[in-house]
Amino acid sequence: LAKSAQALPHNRFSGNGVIYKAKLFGTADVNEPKGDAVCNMAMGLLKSAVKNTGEHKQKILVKISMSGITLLDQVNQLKLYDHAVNKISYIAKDPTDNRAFGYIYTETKGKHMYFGIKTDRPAEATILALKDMFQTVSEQAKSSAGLTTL
Ligand code: I3P
Repeated sequence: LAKSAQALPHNRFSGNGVIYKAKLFGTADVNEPKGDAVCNMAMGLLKSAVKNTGEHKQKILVKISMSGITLLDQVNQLKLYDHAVNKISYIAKDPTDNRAFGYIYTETKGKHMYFGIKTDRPAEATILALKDMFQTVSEQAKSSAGLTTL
């Protein structure tokens, strides 16, 4: 088979993917690429910073697609961040808040940034979609690696 004939199967993360309404607590530099403790600590800091300033959190859209996570401004739809799947090093639910979760983006070795997010609905739905997307990406990578050896 010619490579061009190996169309990848369509799934819910193809193209625009799935989109969740949310708000951004903020971002924080962290020292580790992984771990619940580091995420919980960063989330706590972001939440108190939001509380202290008293400002509204930015309303965003969390777009989950085969290329990763894209955060957009909800009002003007402008892209704020584009995070490739292979650079998202950890995802953690906020154990103290049903509607909050965060993830760590590892840009290069040693540079890690935490993104704290408050979802419109229970965060579980967004977290499950992320896990599903990671699994789909990994399965497609495996199956195309298999095809190239044919
Ligand atoms: C919250 C308050 C916050 C708002 C938050 C509300 O209500 O209106 O200002 O966050 O939205 O829950 P309450 O005062 O009754 O606790 P933003 O200003 O950042 O939008 P949220 O639940 O989406 O965080």
